[in-house]
Amino acid sequence: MFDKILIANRGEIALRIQRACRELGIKTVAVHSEADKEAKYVKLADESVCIGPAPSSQSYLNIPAVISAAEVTDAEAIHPGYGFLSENADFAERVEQSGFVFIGPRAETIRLMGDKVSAKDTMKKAGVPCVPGSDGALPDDPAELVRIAKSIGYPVIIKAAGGGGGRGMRVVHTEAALINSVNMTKAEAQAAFGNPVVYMEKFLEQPRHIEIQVMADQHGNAIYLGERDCSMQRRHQKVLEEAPAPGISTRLRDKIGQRCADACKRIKYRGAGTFEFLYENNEFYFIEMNTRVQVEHPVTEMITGVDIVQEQIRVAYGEKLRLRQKDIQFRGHAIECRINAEDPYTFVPSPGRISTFHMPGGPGIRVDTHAYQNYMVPPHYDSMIGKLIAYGDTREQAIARMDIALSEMVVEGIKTNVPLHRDLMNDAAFQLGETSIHYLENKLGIHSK
Ligand code: MV4
Repeated sequence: MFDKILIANRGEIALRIQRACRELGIKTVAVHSEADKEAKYVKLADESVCIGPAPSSQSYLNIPAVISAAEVTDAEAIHPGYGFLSENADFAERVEQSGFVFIGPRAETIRLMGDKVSAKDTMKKAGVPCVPGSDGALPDDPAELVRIAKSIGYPVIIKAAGGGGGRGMRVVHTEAALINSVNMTKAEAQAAFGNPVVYMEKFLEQPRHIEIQVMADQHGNAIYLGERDCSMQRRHQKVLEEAPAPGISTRLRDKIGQRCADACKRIKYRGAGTFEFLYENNEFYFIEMNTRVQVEHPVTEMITGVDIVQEQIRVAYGEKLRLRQKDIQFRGHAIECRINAEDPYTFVPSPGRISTFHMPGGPGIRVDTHAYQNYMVPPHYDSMIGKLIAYGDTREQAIARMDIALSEMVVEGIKTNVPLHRDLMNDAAFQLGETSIHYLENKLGIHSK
């Protein structure tokens, strides 16, 4: 196994990766910005290197600084976590060219999935069901565009190949608005991503966002670890996630899961990955693939018993997956609430010093956080300060345990979104399950958009 891994991230995921390393007997190197020098994961790491000032552009996104830190500490591999450099193909390439192992897929795979047109094309060919739409990039000819939209049927959505995660999209309801919308989206895509390529899909009005977790090794083995429902979101920021997704049958899970695992084998995928789908009228439609470990991976860990971060490290080292599909059992239900330093209803960030900090516990409760009493939440990064995960035999038990855990949680000195989560645990529609991606924004009111 690796002797030493550098963790190119901060916050709760830096701590999560460190714990996986420790259990595998691997030494850890933390890299951090000047703003994070007092952080818990920096103090707990075997070694640490300051890689730059507070702004992430000069520290956590600074590729030469991260690679130099790996060189001076003699680390063998780099775990990128999520966000920051985790889906940067150039970073993955430079990590490997410098003689380190990138804990994630090959740079080529990251590049393929980073372009949403090539990602969709690849998955379509691999037998993964996709949203009906244009056959790749849209042409320039207006008459052709009109014909494509007509054959898909309005409403359609124009998406940028360089976008993803909700950036660079436009819904078109009528033929009269089509050409202008395509041109506007192209111009925005060029400005935002340096790539004017756009594609077209049928616009699904009330879908859920359900994603499939996969894991593949470098010996041609791939498995699926079930799905997560991530529909509870506001402005493309997930608020809570759960596994399994309410109302998905074992049969449908196995069918879509196997398609994803087979696609991984076909593209020689390596490591952990997530297939993002829109789900409507009992059908899954692939939209994007994420090539990193995700924030919400713990709900999958809770219902499968698989340590996803440890498996990432093992397969990156070259080990074979120790689990076959038949060994994976889905048991119980897990919900994750993202705990953010923000106003619970305006979502305005609330950085500052945490004066009081008490975390809940008890059966089925997991807390993934780097925060503690007196911790200063820096204003420079994402506002997530931790994740509260509740597991139960049933969804009802997971919700009840989550509500109790939220009631025990005390975070003072900053605002948090704990009141919003308590509201959601007691929301009749959430309790029924199967709420769409629009539910939360509608509940909060049109003013929050
Ligand atoms: C869509 C869609 C409806 N129809 N595609 C937004 C994020 C990006 N990953 C894809 N997104 C969407 N694509 C079609 N054909 C609606 C969304 C969408 C959405 C998707 C997932 C989670 C939250 C969302 C919020 C608004 C819109």
